[in-house]
Amino acid sequence: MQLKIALLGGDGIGPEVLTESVKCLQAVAETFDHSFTYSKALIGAAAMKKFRTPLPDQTLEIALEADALLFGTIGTLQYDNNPSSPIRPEQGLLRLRKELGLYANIRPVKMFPEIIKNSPLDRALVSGTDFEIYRELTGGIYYGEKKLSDDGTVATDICTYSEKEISRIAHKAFKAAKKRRKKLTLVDKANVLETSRLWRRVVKTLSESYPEVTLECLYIDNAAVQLLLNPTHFDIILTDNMFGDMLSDQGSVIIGSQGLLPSASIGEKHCMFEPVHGSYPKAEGKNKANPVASILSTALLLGHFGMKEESRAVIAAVRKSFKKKIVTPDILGSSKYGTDYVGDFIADHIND
Ligand code: GGG
Repeated sequence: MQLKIALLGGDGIGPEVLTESVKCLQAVAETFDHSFTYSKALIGAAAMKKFRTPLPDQTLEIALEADALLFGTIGTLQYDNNPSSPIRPEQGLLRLRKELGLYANIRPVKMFPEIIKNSPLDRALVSGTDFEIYRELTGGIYYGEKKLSDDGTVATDICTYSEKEISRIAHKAFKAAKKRRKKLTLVDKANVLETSRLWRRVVKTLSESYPEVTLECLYIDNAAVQLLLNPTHFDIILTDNMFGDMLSDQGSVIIGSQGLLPSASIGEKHCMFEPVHGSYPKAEGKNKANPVASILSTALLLGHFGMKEESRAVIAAVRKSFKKKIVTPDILGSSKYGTDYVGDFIADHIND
């Protein structure tokens, strides 16, 4: 197979972890006789430095022309320490998702038995954790009108959802549940929010077309608790943009590190793959960031294009690195292995 892949490393540790992903993709290309070509482009603070905008036109052009995008991370301390900056690196990522129509963000949360000790939760509780979060990605409060009163004392963020926005991701989530354990949990705040009440109505109506899938509805506060008390209860979680952002970070703690969770963002025409974690500015350039979330995102990319065996080979190589304890310090505090060493090890074991 031939694929044109756009590489948007972004800020912080993004470019470093992306380098390791490309090594793995190249190992896949050589082992399975594929041809992947790459185009790099700037986004986020890195783009602002050069072009004064977090999403330059040339980046968008490269993204639109690619078959798939690999994204790194976004955000820097400069902007985190100055939250009122009118232009922010994160706007680049949000606009990119909107321009590409990437409305479904799929975040698998799966416990790897080799590193179960890394979870801060009880082993008996987290063993077998295997759920997927379907996060709506191009609507809701992240995209609604934002206002600050002239005197700076009153702020507004509008949250809007349409039936269409809810039903297109709900269909994807129900179809995924059908292929898994046939359980879908809708997470919302329908006792307070009008948008959540619309989510419930639309999802309940749609569930009639998926009689084999059991639907349950949980409020976000309860879901956050249940996720910690009983993570194996969950199969597919369907939720909005903001709740999905938060719940997935909680998911990464359950399985032992923020450096482990991959994600796929899917639209009608485009697709992008990125680690769930952020830019970890303190680790930038120190060769200590965990590349696994980014590498597992390439496994999702391969699976998306039907390369199932290739995807499995990447996951198997990652698990081999866990077994051999070739991991970064977030997984094993005493580990001296760096980002590049772990990436090399995984890439070298893809053709085992
Ligand atoms: N790789 C994910 C990343 O860089 N996250 C930083 C961030 O601010 N993300 C906002 C979001 O996912 O909506």
